Amino acid sequence: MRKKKAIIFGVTGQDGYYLTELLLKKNYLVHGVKRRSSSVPTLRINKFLENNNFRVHYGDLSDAQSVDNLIKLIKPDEIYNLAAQSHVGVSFFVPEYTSNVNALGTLRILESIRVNNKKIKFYQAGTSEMFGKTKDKFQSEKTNFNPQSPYGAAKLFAHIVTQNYRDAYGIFASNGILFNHESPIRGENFVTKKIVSGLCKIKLGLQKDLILGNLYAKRDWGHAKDYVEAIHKIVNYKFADDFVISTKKQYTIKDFAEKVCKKIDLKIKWKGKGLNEKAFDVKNRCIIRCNKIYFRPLEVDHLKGDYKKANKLLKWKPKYNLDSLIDEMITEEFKLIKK
Ligand code: NAP
Ligand code: F7E
Repeated sequence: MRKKKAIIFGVTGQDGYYLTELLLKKNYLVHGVKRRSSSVPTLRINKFLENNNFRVHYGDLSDAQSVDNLIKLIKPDEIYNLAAQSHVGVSFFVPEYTSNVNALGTLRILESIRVNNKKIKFYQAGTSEMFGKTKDKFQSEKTNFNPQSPYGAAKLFAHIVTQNYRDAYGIFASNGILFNHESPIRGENFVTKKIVSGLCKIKLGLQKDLILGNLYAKRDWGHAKDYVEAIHKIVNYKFADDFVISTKKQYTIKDFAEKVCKKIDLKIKWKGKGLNEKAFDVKNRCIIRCNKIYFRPLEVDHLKGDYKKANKLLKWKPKYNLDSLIDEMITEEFKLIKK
């Protein structure tokens, strides 16, 4: 039987790694797209480079011709668009670049599909950041969007234009609306990885303190491994559609840090308020403090997703909870530090 061919834009990222692993297990031919970088961009995916079913190509979502050339050359059955400037805070510093890659980049892929082969199935990596400031206790596919950052706004353009190409041209183009998902290979400047890595190093005496921003934002955190399974199910569902993927649970950044402290037996006591809120260890050393540089010009205060539709139609539900996610992140972090 002919192997299915998939292109993954954003293969070098966290989700790119887990999706590659999943598709190779499912016997796909995986074509990953990486952009040029001055350092080694393939650290996460090095282990796949020897696999005959895995190829890597240069390309960039800000370069329409490169996108079109790859789609013409590879002739994929499925395209997964995971590529993005994915940091919300950074999007305030590089708004135009973020919009070019996250919004227009998606349009570039869709246009190439429309012109070359409308039968290619397309997945767009949408985000709970599109909900932004919301009054809904749980956010679902029916919740209004109100993004609060250039990142969220650009992703909303991508979400809507994906729906437009589905409706206008009959392309199988689906949106995931994924809530925060983490893993041991999460980028270093996202809050979960920063907390786990910082506190593990503090525990071993390798770092003095951990400096954070807003401790009171609430997030719905899942594991990337669960979420790429949902992505694959979305693309292989009988119709193109939009799906919320989440855990239905919500915690503050402070809750997350406290859980990590407890698990690695780092006893802390909080003192102070606002920017002066600090956590002290048993020797009264300040090990967690806040700095306004990590606050954003606008904040998304609370996110909690309702994945009922994905559960009903895709038979998907998360296997990990926050505790098992943190346990795995801590175990892998200590291994990494020892290396
Ligand atoms: P990530 O680790 O930051 O990976 C992003 C990927 O996009 C990397 O491979 C990156 O390449 C690539 N990329 C960036 N700019 C590019 C460009 N101009 N052309 C081609 N590739 C480019 O993000 P992730 O956590 O895996 O997330 C995957 C996708 O899901 C992203 O679109 C993100 O916005 C979205 N999303 C993530 C979450 C989450 O919680 N993780 C939730 C909802 C949606 P480099 O390695 O060279 O930087
Ligand atoms: O921030 C607060 C920060 O950067 C989470 C991306 O994958 O998920 C991610 O976006 C919260 C925010 O993730 C620090 O203000 C406090 O309220 O880990 P984050 P994010 O902004 O939610 C969505 C769904 C995506 O789509 C994105 O691609 O934590 N926070 N102190 C901090 N955040 C960071 N980064 N660093 C801090 O020191």
